[in-house]
Amino acid sequence: MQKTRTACPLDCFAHCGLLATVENGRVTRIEGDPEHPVNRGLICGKGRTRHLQRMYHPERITTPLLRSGRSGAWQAVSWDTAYEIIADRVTAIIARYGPTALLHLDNEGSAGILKTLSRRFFNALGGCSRPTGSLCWGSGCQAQTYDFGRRQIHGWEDLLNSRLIVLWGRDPASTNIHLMPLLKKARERGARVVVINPVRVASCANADRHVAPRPGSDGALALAVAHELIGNGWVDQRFIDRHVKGYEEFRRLVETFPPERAAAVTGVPVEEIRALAREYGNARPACILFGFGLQRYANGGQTIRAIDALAAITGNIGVPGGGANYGGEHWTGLIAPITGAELAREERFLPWPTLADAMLEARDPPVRGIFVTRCNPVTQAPQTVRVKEAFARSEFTVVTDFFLTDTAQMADMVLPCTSFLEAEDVVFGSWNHYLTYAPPVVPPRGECRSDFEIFAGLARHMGLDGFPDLDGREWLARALAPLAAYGITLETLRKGPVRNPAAPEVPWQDGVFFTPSGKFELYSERAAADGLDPLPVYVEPVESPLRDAVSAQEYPFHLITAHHAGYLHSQFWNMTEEGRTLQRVYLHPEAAAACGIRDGQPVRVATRHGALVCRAAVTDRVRRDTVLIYQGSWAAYGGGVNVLTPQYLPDMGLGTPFYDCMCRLIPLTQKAAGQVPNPS
Ligand SMILES: Nc1nc2c(c(=O)[nH]1)N[C@H]1C(S)=C(S)[C@@H](COP(=O)(O)OP(=O)(O)OC[C@H]3O[C@@H](n4cnc5c(=O)[nH]c(N)nc54)[C@H](O)[C@@H]3O)O[C@H]1N2
Ligand SMILES: Nc1nc2c(c(=O)[nH]1)N[C@H]1C(S)=C(S)[C@@H](COP(=O)(O)OP(=O)(O)OC[C@H]3O[C@@H](n4cnc5c(=O)[nH]c(N)nc54)[C@H](O)[C@@H]3O)O[C@H]1N2
Ligand SMILES: [Mo]
Repeated sequence: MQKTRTACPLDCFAHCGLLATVENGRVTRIEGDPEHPVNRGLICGKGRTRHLQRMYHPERITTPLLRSGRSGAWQAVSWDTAYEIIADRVTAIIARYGPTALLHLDNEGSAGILKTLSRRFFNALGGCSRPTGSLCWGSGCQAQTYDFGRRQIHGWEDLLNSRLIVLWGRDPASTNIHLMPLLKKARERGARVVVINPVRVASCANADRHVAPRPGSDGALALAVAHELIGNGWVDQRFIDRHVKGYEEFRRLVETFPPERAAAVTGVPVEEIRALAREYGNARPACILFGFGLQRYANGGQTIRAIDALAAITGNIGVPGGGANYGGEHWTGLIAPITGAELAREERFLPWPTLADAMLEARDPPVRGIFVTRCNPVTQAPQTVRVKEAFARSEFTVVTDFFLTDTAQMADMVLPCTSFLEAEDVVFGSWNHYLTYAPPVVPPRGECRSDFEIFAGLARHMGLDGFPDLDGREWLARALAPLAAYGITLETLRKGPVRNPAAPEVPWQDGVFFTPSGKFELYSERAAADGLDPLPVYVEPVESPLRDAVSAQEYPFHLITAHHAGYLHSQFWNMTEEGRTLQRVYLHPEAAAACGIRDGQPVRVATRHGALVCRAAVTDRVRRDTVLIYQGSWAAYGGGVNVLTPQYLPDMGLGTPFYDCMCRLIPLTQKAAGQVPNPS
């Protein structure tokens, strides 16, 4: 029995250290690596059981599969045949329409430096169409770029220096469990924890205060808090004078936002807003941990800017225990891109938030071929039905994955990828400062190949000059080359995780920001140049009862489709009983009574964009005007929450406003529920 040290590649940014036990050539157990500085032995259920279940799952694809005609059956083919067919089709499409007729959709389904080499294949072909923006965090990233010039986060341990920790739209108990021991420890040392979330989420069990604003209204809440901070003199004038640009303009903006106004917008009582301001303004230092939930609205970027402003005016920037932590970009410049961007002669970008429409509307050339790696856009991008329409128009679609996902069902060819336990890679994330090596722990099952091997093999087959024939180690050495200056190489990494040598534990201590003024910018001329208000003004989301009272009668509930503790987006739902049945829609008892809905009853959830049958789960954890359905379940099993969500462009950063969505609830009888199948 042998234990191998490795790292989880899942996209929750923790990239926990793991120990994999191998017996007779099979991984039999995964546990947390007690020596890994991020998780210190603690891992979630996905890490402990789901990876292994998936790796050895009977439905896992273990050979390339080809389908003749859209409704034809899948047929196993050899890699040589697969490469032959792909090369022919790709060459024909490029000859006829040019390289941008090919669309390559790649996301972070599993992290890994080598996995990015699929992109190199398309660059070496001459370029392609690819998505821009983000399904995830784009609006907030752009917001922080306007404010700070770039994104930096505090080291996690620094939470222990905080007197007040604000979990603003983040639920670490569900999505980031490694923060929980630190939060608990910080509380033991006397820090207070505030949760700001329309849902009484699991993290509230370890919090001292819960504020539940109406979805999409946090910008208004933040401006009113600023109003109180300034009005009561709970600001750091010295920090403002030296390091903040636009304080006067900001002060005039927040004068128009007294708590009374914000109370009407957010539904948070005036007294609670005042109490929140008093608490934040008088606890030094105070730290804000952003989630990405509150920026999944069309006004999401300005929301993050308004909240950043609170940290700036109170001087909670550049101090231990402070910060406005969103997500870091500390590895930029330390890990060399190996994707070969310089090879592309032509490129076209389709925005993630409106991917379906952009694919359907693409002309000169239209999208003729699609390659999907490390993502499941039919399930995860907004407006599933439109996404499928767009896929249906492709002449040739190749999906690389473990299972016949909703997206793979739209493909002509499916290629089997390896699990992180079957291939070598190095992983790192944006939420902590560590880089961890993941060796191949066991040989791949069946014919599975890593994304790197798949695309390197294809490049070899097609004789692409831009994709030199290097092995994985050589590619990793190229990527890690800038770290050699710090004495870090693959050999170092193989001994254990390495902390980012350039990331400070406490960013901005020198008071130098990467903005045009060198200061923190409450007033951003860059934002103005991009056609935005230079100040973090509050604008209602697109779908809001305050914007359109008439529609609000038809669609009275905000629909939040947040992340489930037990799954990672669409991954693993197909492996559980719960995942294969009707999804729950969580609604408040008063909402249930008003709609005539009983707990457990089938309910049709309808938005302007689509409808989905769910099962009612009545709970007072949600606001009266808000319902919650977890994202990620598969259309193939009657799930697929993104049939309901809109394709809106957000204010900035091309994030995806999934939660900017109102719905209505129609009770169904058991029989009727059976007769109205969900779109699949
Ligand atoms: N178990 C698990 N962990 C994950 C993931 C997963 O799928 N499963 N996904 C990973 C990824 S890619 C991401 S991006 C992160 C996301 O991590 P989080 O940001 O923690 O999670 P989300 O579910 O996106 O949204 C966070 C919270 O925002 C709240 N929220 C929604 N609307 C509003 C609003 O208007 N205002 C406020 N204040 N709060 C609001 C939701 O109720 C939810 O609790 O999690 C990562 N970790
Ligand atoms: N309604 C709603 N929709 C959302 C969100 C929401 O909050 N609400 N959240 C959004 C967010 S934050 C994000 S980040 C996106 C995530 O969107 P996606 O990245 O599309 O999400 P996943 O379900 O993780 O899909 C990853 C796919 O890659 C496969 N995969 C895993 N490892 C590998 C590998 O090594 N190679 C290959 N080729 N495939 C692999 C998995 O099996 C899975 O099918 O979803 C977004 N969608
Ligand atoms: Mo995400």
